[in-house]
Amino acid sequence: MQLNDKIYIAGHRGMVGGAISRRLQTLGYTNLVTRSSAELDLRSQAAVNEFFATEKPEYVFLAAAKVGGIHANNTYRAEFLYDNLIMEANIIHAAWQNGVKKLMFLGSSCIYPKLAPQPLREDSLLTGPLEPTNEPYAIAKIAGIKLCEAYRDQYGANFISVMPTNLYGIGDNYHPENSHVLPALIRRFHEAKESGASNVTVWGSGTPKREFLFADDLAAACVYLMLHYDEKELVNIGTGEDLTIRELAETVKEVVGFTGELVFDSSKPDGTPRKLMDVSKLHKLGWKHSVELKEGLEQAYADFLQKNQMVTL
Ligand code: GFB
Repeated sequence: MQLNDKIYIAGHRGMVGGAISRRLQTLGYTNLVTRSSAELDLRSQAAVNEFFATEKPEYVFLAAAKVGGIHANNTYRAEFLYDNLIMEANIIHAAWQNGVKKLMFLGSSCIYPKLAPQPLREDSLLTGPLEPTNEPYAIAKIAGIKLCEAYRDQYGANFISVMPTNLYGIGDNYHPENSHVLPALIRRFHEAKESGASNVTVWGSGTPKREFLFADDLAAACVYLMLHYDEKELVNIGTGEDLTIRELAETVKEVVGFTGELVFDSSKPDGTPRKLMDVSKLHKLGWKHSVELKEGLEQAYADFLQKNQMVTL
């Protein structure tokens, strides 16, 4: 991938696509192609075909997806399955038809079976039942992996798949119900601090364990693998370290500066008990994360404050 090659970042307005765009620009890539969802509806096959035929990108980062936390996944099940399936099918097919040199598909750690051995190895895929709360999203992401593999097998396309762990960072979604846990807690602790509330509610039991990767680290890994990895097999992208939701909540509480109590709401789902990535393949390929959770949380909280034009007291 040369600095003037034409690179399409699908989903550049999202947290992940935005981080990939920033990373490419920092490295000196000058020919980036982007479209907002208002300009190009990726669910429309005709629109996607026309876009690829006109723009003829040489490289594609497929970071466009309908995403959300456990509640959104469990509630908007049809949208998570349909939108994600159709977007990835349209893009992958058009990329092949238009001779894209290389495409990277971004999946998710929820593609692995709910009770797969931890840490999750790449070869655990399709070895057992999925976590029910996000099965539609996981099935769509598994279909994306299989599309990349099939276009490689049948047509020799250089389409690769990477599986990020749970992500957070600049430009995250802070919706109170539909977001992931980390941005949800940033918002809730911040609002509790501002209002002087005595406690903050955390969903579930607090015992599930999760791994968190800063989106700019993910973007660095994606660009690295785009440059250095050409194989069919997936690659996990994570830190290889996890913590309980209770520990996460304590850390967010400290970063935000809330001094009250935590209350756990057991009527909310826990989801999968643990989702730690085996990152030994990624490390062998020569990449390791650089932003630790505390530092990333401080950056995310600063971003939250800026976006909401709030000032800390
Ligand atoms: O981040 P989260 O929604 O994603 O939830 P998953 C992680 C854990 O945090 C669950 C707990 O055990 C939640 O019950 N949690 C505590 C909260 N408080 C909150 C809160 O205020 N909001 C949220 N959202 N959770 C998603 C999948 O699963 O992860 C997606 O549904 C995707 O498909 C994504 O894979 C990365 O890790 O459970």
